Amino acid sequence: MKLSNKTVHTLKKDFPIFKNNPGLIYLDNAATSQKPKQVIDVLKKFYEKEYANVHRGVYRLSSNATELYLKSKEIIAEFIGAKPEEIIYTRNTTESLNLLSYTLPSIINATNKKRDEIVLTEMEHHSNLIPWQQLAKRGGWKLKFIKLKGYELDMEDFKKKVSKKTAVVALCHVSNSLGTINPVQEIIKIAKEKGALTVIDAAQSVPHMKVDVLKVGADFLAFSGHKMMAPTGIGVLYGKKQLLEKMQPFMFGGEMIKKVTLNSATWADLPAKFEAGTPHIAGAIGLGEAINYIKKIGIENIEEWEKKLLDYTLEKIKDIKGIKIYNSGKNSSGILSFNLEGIHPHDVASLLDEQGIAIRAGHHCNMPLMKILGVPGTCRISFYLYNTFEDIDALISTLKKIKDKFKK
Ligand code: C6P
Repeated sequence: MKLSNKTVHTLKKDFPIFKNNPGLIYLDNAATSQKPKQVIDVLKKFYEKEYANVHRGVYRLSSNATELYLKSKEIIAEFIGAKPEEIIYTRNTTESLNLLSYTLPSIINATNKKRDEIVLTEMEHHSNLIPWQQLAKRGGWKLKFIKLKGYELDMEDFKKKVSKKTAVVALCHVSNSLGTINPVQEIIKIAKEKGALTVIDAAQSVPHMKVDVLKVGADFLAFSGHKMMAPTGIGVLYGKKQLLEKMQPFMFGGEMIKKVTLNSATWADLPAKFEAGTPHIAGAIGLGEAINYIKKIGIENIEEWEKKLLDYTLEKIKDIKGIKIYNSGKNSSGILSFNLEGIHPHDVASLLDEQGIAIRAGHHCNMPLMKILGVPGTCRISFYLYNTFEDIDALISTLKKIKDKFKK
C-alpha cells in the first residue's frame, strides 16, 4: 500500500494511543514506536486463550504456544532473508550486542590470535560502544574508531583503520542521532577482504527500511522489537549459522542443553543454545504480528513515506532563524537532530510537550558523538508510518513560537 497523507490518517486509527491521547503528536519513534491494535489484540488473545510455556509440555496448550513461538521466528527470518535457526531471541539490541562482545572472542582466538583490533565508529550508540570497551578492558583487545566527515563516515579513514589485525568491524546501519544511513555493504565488503567479522547494529534500520541480511552481507545483525511496533523486551540477534554453531553460549541454564551431568553439560542445537530460560513468548508472538502488519503496508512504502516526511521537514525547518541542523540531507532516514540557538534542547522539548508534541532531547546515548558535535545534546525528531504532514506543520509553527518567546 503506497502511503499518502490521506492513507496515513486512516492507518493512524489502528493505533489506540492516538485515540486515547487526543492531539498527541508523537515524533520520538527512534526511542520506541507505538503499537497497532492488531499487535495488542494478538497479545490479549495469547494471554487470555492460549498461554502456556514453550518447548516443555506435551499438553495441547503448550504445544500450541510452542507452534506460535516458532512461527514468529519464521516470520522474522523471512522478513530479513535469514533462516529461522539463525534468529536468536534476546531482550533487545543491547543484549544482542552484549552477547556478541562476550562470545565472539571464543571464535576469533580459535582461528587467529594475531587479530586483536575492533573497529567501531564515532557515531555508535552506547549499546554498540560500551560492550566492546568492556571487552577491551578485560584485556587483549584494542578499539579503533572510524572518524566522521560532516555527518557521514569518513571512508578513507575506515580504509586506513581496517587491516589484517582487525578482528571485528561493528557499526550502526543508521545513526540514531544523525539519521545517517551508513554504506554498510561497502564497509562489510572491505572488512571481509581483510578477514574481519562484521556486526551491524540495525536498531534504526530494520523497522524503517528493507534489510536483507544476505545483501548486507554482515555476519551478525541486531535489532529491537519495540522500535517496530512489537512489545518491549523482545530483541533479535541474527547470526550466520556456521558462526553461531562455533560460538560458546552466552547464558547457561534450562532449554539450552543437550545432556547434563552433575559435572558437565553439552549444548542444544541452534538457536536454543543461545536462549537459556523461559523466553518472552508473548513478545515473540507480538513481534511476528508487528512484522505481519509491516508486510501488509510494505516496508519499502514505509521507507518512502518517511523520506517524504523528512524532505518536507527539511524544507520547512530551514526558515526558522538560528536553527542548526545535524543532518546531511542525503543518505538519511527519518531522523532529524537540531538545536535552536540560545535555547537548551530540554527547554525546547518541554515547551513542545506543552503543545502535545513528543520529541527527544539530550545526548541520545551518543555522548562521544555529542562531544564531536560540540553540544551537550540536541533536539531530535524521528518518524514512523503514522506521522503526517500536519504533525510537521504543528512542530514547525510551535518551534517558531518558542523561538519568538525566547527573543523577548
Ligand atoms: N536508541 C534512542 O532513543 P535497545 O534499547 O536495546 O532497544 O536499543 C539500543 C540501541 C542500539 N543502537 C541504536 C542505533 C539505537 O538507536 C538504540 C536505541 C534509542 O535513540 C534509545 S537510547
